[in-house]
Amino acid sequence: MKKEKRYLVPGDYMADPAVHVFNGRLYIYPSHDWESGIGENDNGDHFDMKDYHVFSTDDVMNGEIVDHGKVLEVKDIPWAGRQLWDCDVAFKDGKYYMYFPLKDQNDIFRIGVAVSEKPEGPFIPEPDPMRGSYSIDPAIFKDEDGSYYMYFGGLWGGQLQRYEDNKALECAHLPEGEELALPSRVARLSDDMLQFAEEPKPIIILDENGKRLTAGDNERRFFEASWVHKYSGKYYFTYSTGDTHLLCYATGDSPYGPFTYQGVILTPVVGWTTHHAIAEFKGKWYLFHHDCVPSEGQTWLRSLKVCELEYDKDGKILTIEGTD
Ligand code: FUB
Repeated sequence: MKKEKRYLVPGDYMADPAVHVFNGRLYIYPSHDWESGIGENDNGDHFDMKDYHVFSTDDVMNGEIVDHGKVLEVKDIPWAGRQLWDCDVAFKDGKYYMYFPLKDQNDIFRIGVAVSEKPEGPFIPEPDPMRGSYSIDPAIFKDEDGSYYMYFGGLWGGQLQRYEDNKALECAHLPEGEELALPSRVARLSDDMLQFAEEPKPIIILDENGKRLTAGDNERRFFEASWVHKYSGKYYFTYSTGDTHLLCYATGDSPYGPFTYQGVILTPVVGWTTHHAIAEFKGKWYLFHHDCVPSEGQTWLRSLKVCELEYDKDGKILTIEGTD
């Protein structure tokens, strides 16, 4: 279905939104694209982001979008190598925790934490990455019992194929065809929000017959951009299929899954990557995502967009057109 869409930051290139409501205001935590001059490749080396900005608003479709400026920079992170990709933020006990993927000095993605007393930052990075962290795209979900979970992982440049059972493999293995698809991961966070409280577990996505999705099922299998929200008592695990450019969702009864594949949220947008967040604000649900329309034909730089998201009476998400 076609939806009215709004570009949120027309004056700059922002991607990979994470979105939360803090103190009655909506905060957006995107990655910050810029023209790095690095040639495009399948590892995403051209996504050489160096800082984050935070944005906020009290009216998603029509209100002012306030840019709170630079809140964290690669140069201030003690363990930094390169590439600040998709981040997320959670609030607990008076503090805001920003989780960010960044390559260390050995070019391995780890997940770092930076802390602030305000949702708009600035965020002060911890001296080391989270113990046992790997890959990209951390997304935090707070459950109604007060537990916080991190979902993470991404294929290809996101390095997930280099790990099995949370251990680095000697040789990366990207499954194919009838092999089981590589799963996103989930781990509950420690009470101090700075570490995993447990070994990350795989997120299993089942088809309509209860069978695990295979690697060759690339119109439905997970690739990157995990995001979880709860609607009508169900957990919605939402994600990008990467090389088939779809935003999809699967539902389940526990934050750990298993989740059953349900369908497409957003058809392909202009640009290779697609990445999103879903949030409820003032009684309406919204899909935040990015596309490359404003930079089409010149660069791969991505721009932030939003539109309303609707469910039918059975909790099915109504598919939105990516290119209208
Ligand atoms: O922005 C860099 C990467 O592109 C993100 O981590 C992925 O989800 C994709 O959007």
